[in-house]
Parts: sequence; structure tokens; C-alpha cells
Amino acid sequence: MGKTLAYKILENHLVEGTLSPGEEITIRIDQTLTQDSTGTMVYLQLEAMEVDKVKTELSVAYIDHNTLQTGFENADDHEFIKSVARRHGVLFSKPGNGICHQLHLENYGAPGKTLLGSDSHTPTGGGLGMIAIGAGGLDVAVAMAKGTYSLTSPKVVKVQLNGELKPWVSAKDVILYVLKKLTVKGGVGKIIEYTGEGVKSLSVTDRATITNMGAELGATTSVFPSDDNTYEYLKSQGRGDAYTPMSADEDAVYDEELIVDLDQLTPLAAMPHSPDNVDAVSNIGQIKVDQVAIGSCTNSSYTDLMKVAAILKGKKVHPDVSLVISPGSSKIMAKMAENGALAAIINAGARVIENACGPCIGMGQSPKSGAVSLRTFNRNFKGRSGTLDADVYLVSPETAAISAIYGVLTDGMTSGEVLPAIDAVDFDPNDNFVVYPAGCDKCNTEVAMGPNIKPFPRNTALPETIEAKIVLHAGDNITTDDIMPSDSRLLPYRSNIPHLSNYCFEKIDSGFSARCKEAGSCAIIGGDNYGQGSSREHAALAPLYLGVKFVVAKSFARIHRSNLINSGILPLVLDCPDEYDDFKMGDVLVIENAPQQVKGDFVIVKNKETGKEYKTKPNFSELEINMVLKGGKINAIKEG
Ligand code: MIC
Ligand code: SF4
Repeated sequence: MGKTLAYKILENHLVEGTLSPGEEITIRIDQTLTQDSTGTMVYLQLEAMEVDKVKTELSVAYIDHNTLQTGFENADDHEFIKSVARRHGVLFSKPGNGICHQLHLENYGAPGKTLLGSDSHTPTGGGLGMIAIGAGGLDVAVAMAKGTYSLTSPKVVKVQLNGELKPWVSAKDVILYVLKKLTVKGGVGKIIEYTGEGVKSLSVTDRATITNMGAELGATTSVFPSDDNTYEYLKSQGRGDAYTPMSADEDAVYDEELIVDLDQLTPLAAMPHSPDNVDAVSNIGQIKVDQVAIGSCTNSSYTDLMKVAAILKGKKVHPDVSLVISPGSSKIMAKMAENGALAAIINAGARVIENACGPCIGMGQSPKSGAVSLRTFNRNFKGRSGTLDADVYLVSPETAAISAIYGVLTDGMTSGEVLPAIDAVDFDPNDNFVVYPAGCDKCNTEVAMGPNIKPFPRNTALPETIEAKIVLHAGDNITTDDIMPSDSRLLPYRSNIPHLSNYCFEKIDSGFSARCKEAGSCAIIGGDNYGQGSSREHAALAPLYLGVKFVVAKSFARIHRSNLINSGILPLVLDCPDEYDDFKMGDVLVIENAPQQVKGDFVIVKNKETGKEYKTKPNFSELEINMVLKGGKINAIKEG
């Protein structure tokens, strides 16, 4: 039986377990990446594990999220990460170099390798034919310490691409189409593998746009084959020797299949407030636009921005629109400065900001009240832009640029404008933003701990009986942005859980934190896909700090479920989803014989008032049972 590309790469890295959907496996991790907003926690945890040199082939610490430096907090975090990186043999990419995923594609990603990153969009690397997985910070710290990662073997979905995209339709529209079909929970427990003759017409950065937003499907990762285009891309970055051709066997067997006819696609947009709320731009109509933001790890490649420059050249941004552009990397920005494209963008009346995440994570550029903001980003969750009542639409760079000129959402296909072709270019190698660790230098480098860096909370062993009060009854698709919001006000406190915890669930329930403190021991009730979105383990650590013991939900998103387990909080799936409505705020729930129950198929949760019992499924693997018994992953590692 032929093999899928995903399983070939996983098999090459298999350390333990059986590679079959649903089975737990441990794989070797070749590379890791961290970014600063999850990175401070990762490196605090790495220090706590008392390792010397990292066990991976390559580990990189990027600074791209908290780059505003409005106070000492960000700069202190950067210095802390730099010092720990040096102590353990990790490369450090300074702020200003660009966005981690774009930089990793350019400089380090390679076909056939495995990459684990403390950011949910790590699957961007799948555009180069690697298995690149997003995970919680602690999992990445452990991968650096041990060189391995454990996960449940996913199913593999084949997405067959036929034909070629028409002008004004781009890779963003492909992934928006897939999101419309599969929804934000359609990828949970799956790897999305792209095949078919349509693959040939997509460049590596097009492919990376698609695998990047596979995170929004909830998928474990997404992967493209590595072919001539991969070689061309690596060569253009001066890394042709990293090329290896890789693809699935002709007769590979997949668990599911979706066919996408590229030539049938038109420009699409994800409407507020979910990346799967997708419709054709022509159906949505010419809504008035207040802000357009181009950039992020989804759409900030050289080709994307050159298309934008070509559309803007000689034109004027509409008087009612604020257009802001953040390039993906210093190399892209430098190339566009050299070839005049940057001048075309600035002359059109656009604001050009730093090569960083910026507005994508609410670090500046929040739109005005009630605004319509078109963004080439990957998430449009309510309030993520920093403006609670803004309507954010996710679109391609082409749609964003032409709409910025017309002042209304515009379908480029029907605009009559001609979109020029963009030629590929070679980039000059430049590592002036990179600080090398000079081997393991543990004894000679002090950890730089600014006053904002506080110890992270640790759990204790699972007690016999857990009694907890329901402090929140939440709906479906709760995001980690809902649980632990992030913006320019809160991002500087990613290394200060006591401070952050005051804002837990702030955007959907401002009384949450106070209620937890009063209850002491707390439970949360969630709907479907609880914890989708970002990998931030702060969405588990802040609830841990506030006394949350377990979450009962209809289903969980993959990374957040792991983060809860890593923190010793029990994620329990309701066996009968209809019972969700039975639970009421303020009810006290009891789990008896907890250490025994978590080892079995069901955990019985009893309502103390009514006496009614509810069956929940822990679905824990052997490793996970050990973690919840010991009160989290760090305890499990330390105690064995
Ligand atoms: C995001 O896009 O939500 C982030 C910010 O990059 C997060 C990481 C974080 O919360 O720090 C992610 O995607 O994992
Ligand atoms: Fe940065 Fe936005 Fe990408 Fe997250 S999604 S890594 S915040 S650019």
C-alpha cells in the first residue's frame, strides 16, 4: 500500500509507537522555533529542566511579536531570551529581522525535516515539504531538551488541486475555500496533504500561505510535496543544497479527500468573526472600508508585497482608508527598497511599519470604533484587532490593495485592472540580525531576569477528590484569544502570569477572574472546539493560577488540550453533548477517586446539589495520564 508524504516523514522520525491514526507516537524533532510572546515561558521552562545544550539540529528564538517596547517589559523579555539562547546553543533572531515563520522558510526550513514551534502557525514550514507542528511552549522546551515530541498519529486528508488560479485569485483564496468547506474544527486530528497537478502552479510562498492557515482548520499540520519550485525557492535564498525531492506514493491511501478546482475559484473573504465564515467578495458586495492591513505570517512574502506594489504604483490610497503594510522579513524589505517597490507603496499614501507581527496581534494599528478593516492575516476573532466592535475581513493581498484604492471591498477580477506578473529574484544572504550562540556557553552567560519576569505557576499532584465551582459556561469555538486576550496592553506581560490572570476571559466575561478568586477551586464548561486558535499556554497557565481544576466541554482544540494537560488541568469531553445545557453557573461539581478515574474510559462528574452524574471521556494516553497524576508535564519530567 502506497504511503502519504506525511507518513513518510513521520516514519523517518519515528522513535516510539505505531504509526496508525489514533495511536500515540513519539517522533524526533530536527528543528524548533520560538517567538517572544510564548518564548519567555519556553526558556523559563528550559532553564527549569536544567539541560545543557539543546538536542535538536537547530533551534531558533525569534523576536517578532512584542516589538513596540512601550516600556522596559518587552526589552527585558528580549534580553532574557537572548541570554538563555546563548546558554543553550539556540540562535537568536533580533527584533526587526521579521516574522518567525517567514524567516524560518527563508533561512532554515528544509524538505523532509520536522519542526516544532511554540506558535500555532508553525505549519507554514509545510510549504517546503516539512512536517512543521505548532505546540505549547512547554512541549517545545521539552523538544529542545530531549529532541523528541509525542503526539497522536493523525489521519491524513488529501486535498487534490486541479488546474491553475486565474489572475486576481491567489493562494489565500485557496485556503479560504478549504476553510469554508472544512470549517475551523474540520482539521482536528488530521494532517492536510496537498497533491495534484495544480501544486506545480504554486510557488513555495503560495504553498506556505495555504499551510499557514491550516492552523485555522485546527489541523495538526499541512504539507506540500517538495519539487522543482521548492528547489528554485531554496536556490533563490542561497540554500539550494537543502533541497530533497519528496512526495507521496502514486497509490497512497488517504483517510479523506477534497477536490479543489483552482480555475473555478474567485476572490474570497472571511467575514467577521471567524476564518471559516467565507463568501465570495462579489457576493459580499462593495462595503465601505476604513482600514486595510497587509502583512502577517500568512501574506507578507516578497511576491505578495510586489503584487501590492504593482497595484499601488502611480495610484492614491482612498482618502477614507488607512493602508498599513508590514513586510515579512528584513530581506524582503531591503529588496523592495533596492528595486523601488517600497517607494511605489509609500508614494501611494501607505504607512510602512516594522517587519513584525504588529497589527495581526493587536500591537498597534487598532482600527477606529465600528470600523471595517480588511486584513491579509489569518485570524479575525472578535476584538483581536484591539477594537471590540470592529469588523475584520480576511482577504488576499490583491483584494486588499485594490480595495484600498477604491475605498470599498473590490473584486479585482471584475475591476478591469491588469495585474502584472511578478518575476522571481535571488536574495543576498544576510544574517546581520542573527546572534549565534557560540556553542554551549552555560557557565559564562548569566540569565538576564528583568523585574517583569515572574516564576510560572506549577500544579500539584491530582488529589483523591476534586470539588470545583462552575465559574464560566461558555459557547462553541472559544478561542485562546477569548481565554487569554493579547494586545499592546497585555503582550508585555507574557512572562508575568499573576498580572495576566486579572484579564483572563476579560473580553467575554469581565467578572471571571474575581469569581475564580472567590471560588478558590473552579471548573469551566465549554462547547465544541474549546481553545481553538493560538498556541499560547498562558490560556492554561492563567486559569491554573486562578484555581481552575478541570474543563468539561463538547470537544477540545488540539494544542489547547495539550496545554491544559501540561498544566495538570483535566480536559474532559462530555459523553452526551446534550447534557451541556444541564450545567449552571455556580453549581459545584465533584470528581471522586480522581487518580483512578483518569486511567479509565470515563470520568464521572457529579453535581453536588442535584446528585446527578455525568459521564465524561478523558481520552488520555499513557504519557498524559502520568502528567495529570503528577500535576503537569514539568512535575512528570522531574519525578520520572
Ligand atoms: C497568534 O497568532 O495568535 C499568535 C500570537 O502568534 C499565537 C502565539 C501567542 O499567543 O503568543 C499563536 O498563533 O500561537
Ligand atoms: Fe504573528 Fe500574526 Fe503570524 Fe501570529 S498569526 S505569528 S501574531 S503574524
